[in-house]
Amino acid sequence: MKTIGIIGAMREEITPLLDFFKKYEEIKIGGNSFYTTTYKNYNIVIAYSKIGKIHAALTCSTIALHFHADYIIFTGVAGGLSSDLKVGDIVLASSLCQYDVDISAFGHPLGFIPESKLYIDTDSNLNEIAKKAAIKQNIKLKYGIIASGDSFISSATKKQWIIDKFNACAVEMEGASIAVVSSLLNIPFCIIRAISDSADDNADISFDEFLVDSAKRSAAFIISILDEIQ
Ligand code: 4EZ
Repeated sequence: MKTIGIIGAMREEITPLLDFFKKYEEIKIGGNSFYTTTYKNYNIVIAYSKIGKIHAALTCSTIALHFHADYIIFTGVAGGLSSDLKVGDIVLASSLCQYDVDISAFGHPLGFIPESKLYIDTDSNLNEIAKKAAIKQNIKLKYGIIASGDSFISSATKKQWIIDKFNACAVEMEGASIAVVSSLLNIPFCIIRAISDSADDNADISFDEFLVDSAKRSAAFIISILDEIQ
């Protein structure tokens, strides 16, 4: 049986999935709880990493190497950068970058690490499945670059800087970790995020108001992807 790993950053981002599956076992590794269950003909492993790129890298590595995930899917919320994104909209990442990597002192482009890539592509097969699921559910998916970094973006100036430098449509704090770890370990992955705020001066208020609802939207979409993978 194949294994699908599903990762969120915050407990709120995976709670709707645990509520959906109802029965699961808990295994604790490295400060994370991994919830295992089965769905249709798949083993499912669900975990939240805690916020930020380092935590997400550990959780993703554990799901890959300990649980031997065949696919990895991230679910959660994000700040919208594109003007056509509003709260509740769903973004499917085409690729991920780290906006907070800067070794430009040595002539490298912002976000670039030698022997790695500025933008890491998500898996085209999983993305096609997500796009099919969206059409069936009549959901308008935004497909574009997601930028990750270890800050909650709540300033119009910083927001514009990320748009200008990285051409990203959404910002969050974990996606690039999933991209780096999964791609290096050759595990197909995709990143789904529902918008909770617009990464502007009101982002904190908006995030607090819409975290739970947007997390539910993202999780519901993950279930429809699982149904489409069959
Ligand atoms: C990080 N996540 C936010 C964690 C916020 C508060 C205690 C998603 C996110 C985000 N990240 C939603 N909106 C964002 C924004 N404007 N900037 C960065 O993945 C924790």
